Amino acid sequence: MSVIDKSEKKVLMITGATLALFIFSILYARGKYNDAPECLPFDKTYETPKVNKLDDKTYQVYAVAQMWQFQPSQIYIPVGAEVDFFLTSKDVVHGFNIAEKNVNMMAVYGNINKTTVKFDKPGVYKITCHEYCGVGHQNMQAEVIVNDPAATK
Ligand SMILES: [Cu+2]
Repeated sequence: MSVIDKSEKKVLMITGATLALFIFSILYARGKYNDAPECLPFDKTYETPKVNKLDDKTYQVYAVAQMWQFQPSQIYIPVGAEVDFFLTSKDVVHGFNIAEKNVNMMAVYGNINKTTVKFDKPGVYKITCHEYCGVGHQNMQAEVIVNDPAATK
């Protein structure tokens, strides 16, 4: 005869199954999304906003957040381009979210955060600040404009 009641056994089974599901989910996500942003040593050159074209499919963007705008505010790239974003802030902490892309970074004064994004589909990808940074926060936006050069010929 068991010392554990039948209903307690059921609760333990459900708890164990839920825990196993959580652990599986964490391990699965860790294997699938390994493109976490990296933090680089600070360098003043990243405080000057610009778009560098390394070749037809590779770009670098030095993105600078400042109350209450992102610079550059419009980034034009061709479809299929891979873009390295180097992000910093000139004042307070700002957020940096690119719609439809798995990008969620913080722009912090004196820090450079980097991530790489590939734009496979043409369109306009909105960049928004998702960290409250003052009265103009809701207007803090930029966009990545991805066009298909073949479609304009
Ligand atoms: Cu903001």
